[in-house]
Amino acid sequence: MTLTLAACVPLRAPSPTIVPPATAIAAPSPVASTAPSAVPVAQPSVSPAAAGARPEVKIVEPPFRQPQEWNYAPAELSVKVGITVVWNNTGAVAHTVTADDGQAFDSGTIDPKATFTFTPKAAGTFAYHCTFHPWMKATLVVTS
Ligand SMILES: [Cu+2]
Repeated sequence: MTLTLAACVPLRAPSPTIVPPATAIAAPSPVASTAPSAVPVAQPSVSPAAAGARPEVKIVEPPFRQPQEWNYAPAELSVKVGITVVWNNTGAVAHTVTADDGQAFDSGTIDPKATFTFTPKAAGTFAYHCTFHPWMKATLVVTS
């Protein structure tokens, strides 16, 4: 049998220069947190086990609500031992992430827009709270 290769692919006209529009005005963004939008770039120093995004708990102050509604979201997070958890203070005032047992972890003051990370080394269920606002409560469940 005979294979006939159609080797005459029409050449596309190369577009050598892409001129950006002159109206590209950069809006003054208030230094948004470096949100790595889904870019599948393999970074060289990623630990093999934790290639995914770190589990994150947001410290939330719902706008126009009372401080009593400030909270951690999600209120309960489950991770495996050795997985680093990030608490992200999205609010306008400082908070803490303090284990109720007073031992497992204590962030100290987390300023607005700051984060706290904790890598559990033992399994267990750790209730925690904010020392500044004791009604803020959540739970970290660590499984082996
Ligand atoms: Cu707080």
